[in-house]
Amino acid sequence: MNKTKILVTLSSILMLAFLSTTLVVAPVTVGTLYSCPADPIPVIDGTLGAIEWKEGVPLTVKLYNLNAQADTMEIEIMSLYDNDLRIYFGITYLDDRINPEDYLFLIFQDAEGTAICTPPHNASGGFNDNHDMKFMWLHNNHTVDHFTKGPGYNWADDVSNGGVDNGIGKCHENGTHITVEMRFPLNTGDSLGYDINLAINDSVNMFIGYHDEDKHIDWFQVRESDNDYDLIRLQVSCTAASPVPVIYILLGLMVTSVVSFLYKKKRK
Ligand SMILES: [Ca+2]
Ligand SMILES: [Ca+2]
Ligand SMILES: [Ca+2]
Ligand SMILES: [Ca+2]
Repeated sequence: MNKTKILVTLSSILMLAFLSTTLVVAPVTVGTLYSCPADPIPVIDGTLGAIEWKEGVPLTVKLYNLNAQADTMEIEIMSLYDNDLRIYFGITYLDDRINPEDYLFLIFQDAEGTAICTPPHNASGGFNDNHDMKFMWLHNNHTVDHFTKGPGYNWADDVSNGGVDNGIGKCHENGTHITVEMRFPLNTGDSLGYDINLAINDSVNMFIGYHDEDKHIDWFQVRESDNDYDLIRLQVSCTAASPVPVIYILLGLMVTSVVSFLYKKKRK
């Protein structure tokens, strides 16, 4: 076997090993939500104004019916932060009616990195305890600062557990879709409420859920038939601050070396 064949074979083997590793890793991060500096600062009234949200970078996130994975819906989420170190979320999704029992929530993974969801990843599963949960009741424009607490897909509110309700949120419904606007401090120091503790350039895993009482559906990032769940990564900066993962550098170098080897060979 000549050098070219050896190099190409080695690259293929490493690539296959890399792909098989990524396929079995759970949960799956399906996108990065970049939070950019707000200019101007959004007014929390439930409507996502074109000027106040012009710095937002929309991320489309797929949610799955907790009882039937083939049934999906998409939401669009944006984030901003301001000089007072408060973070904003702007969310849009299709729903023609706000039922008094409709609710939406964002969960942020705790610092220890415990998995957000426990198997089985379906309606019989649940959340692990003590992940910060920012919860929005849609019918009365009211956010409640929570944290996850079992059993099942359950939660407890910060205030009843010695913590502080640290956020505000409003929503707006126009007959076809709903928009939600929420704001929270990046770091409240509220350890009893298990609040996020973030600074600029930090990142944290997020999980999104929406309950539509009109259709009796829980739209979560749980993928029932895959027995897995999705996450998104919140990055508190406009671009990725983390270095390129080593595996990509290695693969990039290998591709470069094969190409240059072949190029040199051809020139001989
Ligand atoms: Ca607004
Ligand atoms: Ca609804
Ligand atoms: Ca709190
Ligand atoms: Ca909390």
